[in-house]
Amino acid sequence: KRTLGLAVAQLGPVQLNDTRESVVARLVAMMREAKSRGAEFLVFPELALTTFFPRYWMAEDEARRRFFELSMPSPVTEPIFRASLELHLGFYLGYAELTSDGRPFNTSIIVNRNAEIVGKYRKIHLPGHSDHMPAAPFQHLEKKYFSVGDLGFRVFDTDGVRMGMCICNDRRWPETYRVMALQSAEIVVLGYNTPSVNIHWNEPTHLRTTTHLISLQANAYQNGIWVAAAAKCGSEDGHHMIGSSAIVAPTGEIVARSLSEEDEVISVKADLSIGEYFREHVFNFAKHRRPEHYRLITER
Ligand code: CDT
Repeated sequence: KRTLGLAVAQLGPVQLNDTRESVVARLVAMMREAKSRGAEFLVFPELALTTFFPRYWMAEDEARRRFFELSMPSPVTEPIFRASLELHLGFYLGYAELTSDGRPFNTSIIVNRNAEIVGKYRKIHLPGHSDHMPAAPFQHLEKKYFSVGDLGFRVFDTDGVRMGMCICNDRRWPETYRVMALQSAEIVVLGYNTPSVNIHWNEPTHLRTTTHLISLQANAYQNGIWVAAAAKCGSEDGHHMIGSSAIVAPTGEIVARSLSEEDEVISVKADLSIGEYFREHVFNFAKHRRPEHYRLITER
């Protein structure tokens, strides 16, 4: 049986004044806990090193200076890579990336058990707005601070497992997973920051969690893949975000879910053969898909 020790490191709030060093120490502590539970791969959240800064209106230059990484690893993030090597533990990490030619992306990487970066992804579905909304309780300025990702949805051989990744809002779009499943992904990992309040319409708070979980579950099942999702959650400077980090099997069932809104590790031994059954039978893409009838999806 092919299995993977799969864990999610949910991160409680990161306040505006927290240092990167203090956040990195929290991440490393969760790496040690995940390893002690048999994890081989650990998923961290989106923008894991800082507060979820797109909620604040500021000049682009200021955002870049305060919240973006110019290199990965860097002296500040090096302890995460050192722990990966020491513990023989792969990981996914989300952070704000400023490229050497000055392009800003909401980025994630997959790192293997030898602390080598084997994959990079830049967020494609950027939610929110780019204009100032003074009447809203907070902003969601991903369209202001980030460019649309330019790397597509790729799949990376990570210590013998075909792993894809996406970031937060991407998890709500079926195309995200399907494009990776068509490249034989076995697992999709992702991090998220989901505000508990919808600034666009008056949505009941519980729906924020329902739509999060239903997106993971439906797409895990319909693609025969494992999905592991890590929240940054709780109240960041008074702005609350949902928790409910989860690991979902290819059956669509939630097999692990966080209880708290703080730093919390959840883990499973993921049986990769479960996905193989689905992909051989009901979701045998080569046998049963009818792409000639799906053209509209890429035309509009
Ligand atoms: N970070 C992120 O993508 N959050 C979004 C909030 C959408 S509301 C503008 C999400 O889909 O969870």
